[in-house]
Amino acid sequence: MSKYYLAIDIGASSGRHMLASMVNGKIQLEEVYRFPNGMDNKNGTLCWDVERLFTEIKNGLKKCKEIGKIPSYMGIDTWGVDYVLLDKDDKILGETVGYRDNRTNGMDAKVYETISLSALYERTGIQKQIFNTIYQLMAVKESHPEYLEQAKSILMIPDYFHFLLTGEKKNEYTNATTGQLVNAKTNEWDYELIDMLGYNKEMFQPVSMPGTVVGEFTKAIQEEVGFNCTVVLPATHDTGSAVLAVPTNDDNAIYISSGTWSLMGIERKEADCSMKSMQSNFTNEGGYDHRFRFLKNIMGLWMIQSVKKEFTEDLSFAEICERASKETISSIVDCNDDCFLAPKSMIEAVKKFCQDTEQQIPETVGEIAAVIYNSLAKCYGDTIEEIEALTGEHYSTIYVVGGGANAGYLNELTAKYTGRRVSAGPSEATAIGNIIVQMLHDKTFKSLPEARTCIGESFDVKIYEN
Ligand code: ADP
Ligand code: LRH
Repeated sequence: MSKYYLAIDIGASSGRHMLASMVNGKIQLEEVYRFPNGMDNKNGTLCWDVERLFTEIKNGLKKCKEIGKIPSYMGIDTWGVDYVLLDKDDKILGETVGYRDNRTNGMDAKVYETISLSALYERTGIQKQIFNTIYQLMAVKESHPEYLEQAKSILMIPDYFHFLLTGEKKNEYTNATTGQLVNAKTNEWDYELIDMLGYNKEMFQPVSMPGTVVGEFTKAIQEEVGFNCTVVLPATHDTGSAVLAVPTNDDNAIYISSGTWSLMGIERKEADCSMKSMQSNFTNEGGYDHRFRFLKNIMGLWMIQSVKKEFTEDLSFAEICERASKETISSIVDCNDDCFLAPKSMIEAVKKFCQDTEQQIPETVGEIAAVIYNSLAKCYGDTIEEIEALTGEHYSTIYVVGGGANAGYLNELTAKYTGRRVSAGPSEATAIGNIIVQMLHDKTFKSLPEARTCIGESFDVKIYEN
């Protein structure tokens, strides 16, 4: 009988339950459940509906039971930086505010009253993003100091779901690092920094590495979903899981984890907390086995997701790609401009950028999408040059993984703007990376290189020559 491993991968745009098993030496992956995700505007604040997400998590578990494929192990990964604060009764304090909410405006200055940006980078290696947990907690300290006083635990979103399933609280390492509060040398919460900022130290628990067992389902969950399962920590930061599934063992590989965000970079054994890296806006996110992801956050397909919602025609992503590929418009926007983070209208934001920079203003669906795809690819081209300048290496192939690997037109543009070969796939890399850690825990693989070789043999990739 097959042994099943379940990854619940919740991205900012959708969540899915992916079941995996080994068949003839290859990983076989099956999607059993999918549900939409996104931030809701709750009286002017952008929030995650964690209650609904947890119901969806349980719905997908029930689906596994229904189809008779009970996982032995499971783990959850989500986007980074967001968290809940729990009181003494384990109830969430306040709303679960999402990272695109503007409550962090001005919170960087507040943090820098205590510690400079460069000192922060030296300690954490994490790129400044106004939405990092460090700035979000400052917003709480400013507007609801009582929440910080009452909080008994801080759990990142996947940690919270693991807690609801098992009753066990763990602070998983990879997601913790995204918040800019973990020390890049000790790989532990930077308690000195936390203290300096006046955040309640008691709510943080020692970080746990991917591969750690969280626990078994509580009795109540077992009764509700109809089975028991061992929860193992994957790299709970989705990007951490996605990069584990880059299908190569070449140490000189450059990847783009392409989804709501495009995360472009390389894997390294040590964090580079130099001022040069800071000035180029590169981050060092913690990974499995303390492999660091030296990468840049690029606004990514969020821009396409947003315009898709505004188009009057109901088009699929494939159709939008197709329309864009027929256009010749050459306008380019700076994808990393803050104006694209959470605009009221993405279409208007793109048009305004083109107008302000005296370029052709896109009007049709195809033109708007073409400007976005071309701008992303141009940004990938600039980023690869920056990485090469910083590392002195040359990278010949770009490995695109994640949902964006399905965007053929964008892959063609990436090859064109970077002048490199593009390998696209697997598109479910995040779920695969999540599962790989469960399988490593279960000794299905002896090492990550062995697992990556198996990923390469199990999933198709498409090659785009420049
Ligand atoms: P996240 O995990 O951040 O929610 P995904 O990795 O699921 O994101 O990627 C979703 C994105 O992938 C979509 O926003 C879309 O732009 C792109 N995408 C998925 N399928 C296709 C397709 N067939 N053609 C073009 N783009 C696609
Ligand atoms: C991608 C991602 C990214 C973070 C952002 C908040 O889903 O996790 O790595 O920077 O969301």
